[in-house]
Amino acid sequence: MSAARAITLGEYLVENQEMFPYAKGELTALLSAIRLAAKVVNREINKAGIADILGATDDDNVQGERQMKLDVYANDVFIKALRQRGEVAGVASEELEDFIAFTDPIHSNAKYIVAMDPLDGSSNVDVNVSIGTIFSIYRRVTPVGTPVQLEDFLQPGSAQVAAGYVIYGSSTILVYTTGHGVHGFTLDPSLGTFLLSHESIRMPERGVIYSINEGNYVHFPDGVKRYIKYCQELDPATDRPYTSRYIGSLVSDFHRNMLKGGIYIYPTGTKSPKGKLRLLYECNPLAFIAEQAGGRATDGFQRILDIKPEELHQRVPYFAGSTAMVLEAEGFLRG
Ligand code: P6P
Repeated sequence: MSAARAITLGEYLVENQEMFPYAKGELTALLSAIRLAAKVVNREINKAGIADILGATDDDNVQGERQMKLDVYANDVFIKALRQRGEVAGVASEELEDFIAFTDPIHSNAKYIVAMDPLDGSSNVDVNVSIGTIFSIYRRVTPVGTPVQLEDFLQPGSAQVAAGYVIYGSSTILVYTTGHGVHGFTLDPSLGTFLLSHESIRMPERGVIYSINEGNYVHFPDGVKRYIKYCQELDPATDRPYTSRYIGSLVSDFHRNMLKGGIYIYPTGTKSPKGKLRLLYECNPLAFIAEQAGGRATDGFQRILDIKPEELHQRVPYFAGSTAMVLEAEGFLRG
């Protein structure tokens, strides 16, 4: 990772715009909308401890989870920011059962769609644990100028043109890739500007951190149980026992492991027969980033980015992080 330069996210996007596959400034404008929404959400999250925005709403989202008011707020902010840009033809969100088609006149030439988890880990918000936004960007596959269809959203992750996340934590950082490396920008709250802080992030080939909710151990497949025991065995030659680190906020666990090396696992289990994490707006964007940083992301058997989605809120088992560790875990799954 080279030393950071004093350059804003906006300047960096324009500076590297010619590398985007369809460099007409549209993707730059789209990422700028996400940047704006992230600043607005960040402001509310920082106030959440005092403003009366905490506490659950009466509605349940499609996941059957109690929606935190911030979830609803973040969803509205990102959708409004994306709708205001002519580049976006539609959005799918964890908070919405179905996708939204943008059909105002300004969207008549919109070429992109966005899949997002506007506020992942929101159950952590009222205990002041960091939470995040995750987004994934595709070019639409149905004719420009017509309302987007479900097939625009059910593309394999390998078709993503950009992906990223925002962590609202001790500092607020926006990390993205457009297929040319992974770059991180930290918000300077006094300026309200994201400044380049992590250029060309590379994930260590191997690490000593494993992240999994061991409370679900009894529900895990045998291979995962064996891998966990392997992580805990004493073997100084392979730096074991590894360290267990699990925040329960995907973006935070993923980000730490990307910087330090490690593996994040959310496997199948009787409580989550297909795993808990959603393919479209959690696993795919983070898999794109993991691979762009030199890491690996699979469902234990196949590359996440090769999976053809069948439905918007599809769940998949998730093994992501340092390549050597993900391969190690896959070996235990194959017995
Ligand atoms: P569990 C948060 O709800 C989330 O989607 C991820 O952010 C997090 O990693 C995971 O679920 C935690 O799930 O079952 O371990 O509490």
